[in-house]
This record gives sequence, C-alpha cells and structure tokens, in this order.
Amino acid sequence: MYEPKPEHKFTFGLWTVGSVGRDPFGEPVRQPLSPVELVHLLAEVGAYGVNFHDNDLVPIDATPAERDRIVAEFKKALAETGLVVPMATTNLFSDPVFKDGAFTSNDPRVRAYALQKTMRAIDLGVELGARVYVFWGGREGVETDAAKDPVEAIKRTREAMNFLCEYVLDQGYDLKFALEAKPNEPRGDIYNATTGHMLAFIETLDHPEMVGVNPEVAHEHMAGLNFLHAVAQAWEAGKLFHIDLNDQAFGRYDQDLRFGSHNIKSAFFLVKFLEDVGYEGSRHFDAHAYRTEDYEGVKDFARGCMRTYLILKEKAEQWNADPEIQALLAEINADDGSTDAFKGAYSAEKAAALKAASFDRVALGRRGLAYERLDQLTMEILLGVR
Ligand code: GLT
Ligand code: MN
Ligand code: MN
Repeated sequence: MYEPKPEHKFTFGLWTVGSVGRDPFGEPVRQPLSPVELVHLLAEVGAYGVNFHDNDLVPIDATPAERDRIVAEFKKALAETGLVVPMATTNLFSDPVFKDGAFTSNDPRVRAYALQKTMRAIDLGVELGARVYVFWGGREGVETDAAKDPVEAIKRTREAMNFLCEYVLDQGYDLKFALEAKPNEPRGDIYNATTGHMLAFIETLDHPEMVGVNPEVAHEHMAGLNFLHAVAQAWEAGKLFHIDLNDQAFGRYDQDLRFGSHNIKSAFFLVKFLEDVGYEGSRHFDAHAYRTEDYEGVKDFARGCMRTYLILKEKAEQWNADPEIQALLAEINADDGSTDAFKGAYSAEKAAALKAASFDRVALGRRGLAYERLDQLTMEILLGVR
C-alpha cells in the first residue's frame, strides 16, 4: 500500500545510503560500497533516482581513463536498474584545499580551482542526465570574522554563480541551479545561512531565472526556523527547484535523521504542502542511517523515509477530506463581504473610505477561532484514531 513508485520521484544521494557512519568521534562502522553497488541497493528498496557529488562517483585524483571506466560502469548500473540521475552537485568541502571555503576562499587560486572543479562536475552531471545542479557551500564561512570580509564573501559567491550560469548557457545545457543553505557545521558560521538569505541573494544575480533553492529540513531546524514557511516562501517565489528531506531535533548537532522520524507534525504539514501545491520535483532524502546499522539497517532506513512520506501523504488526503476539518476551515476563512470595497489595489478613494469606516474592534477581538479543535483533529488523524 505504501510502496514507492517512480511517479513519487523518491531519490537518494550516493552519500546518503553510502554513508559509512564516520563521525567526529568515531571511525567508519560500515564497509564502503561502490557506486554500482549503491545503485543496486537503491533499486532494491524501490527508489526512483540517485544523485551524487562528483567525487562520490569519481575520486578526486582519478585519471581520465579511470573516470571513463567508472562512468561507463555507473551508466550500465543505471540502465540495468532503470534508476535516473535527476540532480548532481560538487564536493567543495571534503578536500583540505577547501578548508577556508571554495568560492569564498581568500586565496584566488582556490577560487579558480573551485570554478574549474564545478565546471567539470557540471559536465559529468549533465552527461548522466541531471537537470538540477545543487550548490551546498559547506565550507563557505568562518570561525572568526577577523578572517574574511562578509561583504567580500557575498561578492565572491555572486561572481562564481554568474560565471557558472554563463558556462551553462554557453554549453547549451538544460540545467537549473538550486542553492542550499545551512547556518553552521562544518564552519562556525556559513554565509547565506537560511533559505530566506538565499532567496534574497538570487535576485542579485545576472540570471536569477536559472537559480532557485534546495531547502533542507535539518538546516532550517538547526537555525530554529519553521521549515514549511521557508519552503512556502520559495514555492511562492517560483524558486522551489529541489528539496532535501530528513529530520533533525532542534538545538542538536547536524543529525540527518530518517525523514519524519522526529518532528511528525512538521513532516505532515510539509508533505501536505508539497502534495497540495503539486510540487513536481524530486523528493530527495538527504539523510543517513543510524551509526548502529549494518546495510540491512541502511535499507530499513531508506525504505522508512519513503514509507513515512507515503503514509503522511495519505494522512494529508484524509485531512483534506475530513468534513469537520473542512467546516472549521470554512468558518476560519469566512468572509461576510463587508470589506469588499477596501480590497485589492490602492486607490485614493479606497483609502479615504477605509479611513472613514468603523469596525467593532471589541467584538472582533472576542471571537474564538477554534484552532485548538483544528489542531486536535490533526493530531488524532496523525495518531491514527480518527
Ligand atoms: C552534505 C550536506 C548536505 C548537502 C549535500 C550536497 S552534501 O552531506 O550535509 O546537506 O545537501 O552537497
Ligand atoms: Mn544536511
Ligand atoms: Mn542537503
């Protein structure tokens, strides 16, 4: 009943199911699997697609011949399993060369190398079918503001994005960029810390139409923010090009938990939003299994992400069809028409009429809104008793 199907567009990064469970305090707990093995694992659990960083697939020091062999094997695994590659990205954070950032590094040679690496990674992503290209600037930040001028950092990021947009246009690629914000980790503070920052930044680019966002549940939660509101703002602006689904306890380190495993109500309203508005992009799970798991546990993790999404999708349909909820919504949004004359665009006449109108402020303030009842009905649907 909750079986994943291609139309659900469930995708995983190679780095997600491929995580070997290394953390700042501990060594890997799982043997690494090859990209080909990971494609087969994802096919086994029913995923639709697989995404990757350049170096998840091709090691940073591979020769051109090695690259070609790896890419050919990967393409064969995709053909065998039917998996697609909707998104690709660049690793601009693991190698020591990026310890002070890539596009925002103080060293112009590092900035140039980051551009070169990204152009090559874009070529690789496009070769494998990617239509969305993600930028997550994990190292684009500081531990001390003595180190970098934050205005300069924004200018360097803009210069890089403008350069890469022109590169994509020049190549004739059908590719959109999606910028992914994160407030901190691995840097003390990362520039353009939230999806809201990114949305403002995008409008300053030479080709804003090519660039949107890739919001991630955990990253907005790390900033103490309401993820749904970030997603809704991106959607309303026509900028929701991709989404990273996972979970995260507020106030903790970067956890990347299985989707819906921690904040059930937030996950519910998120799924309901994506389904209600008809978001057509990938549902990408950027998370990893607990460090306690072997690869059977990794499959449980991946299946759990998709299954929870589909359960919440069904709950959203139930919520939308619930007569009592709908009656409450109708009451909440009722309009007696008494303010029709003031609605819409400004005119001097409207403003004058509105200034002269009288309102029963006390009565308006006394009205009960029944949100307690509405939320309890929501909880009862989620808890399975309704
Ligand atoms: C990294 C990060 C994610 C980003 C990935 C894309 S890599 O795991 O934690 O949030 O989406 O670069
Ligand atoms: Mn993350
Ligand atoms: Mn992510």
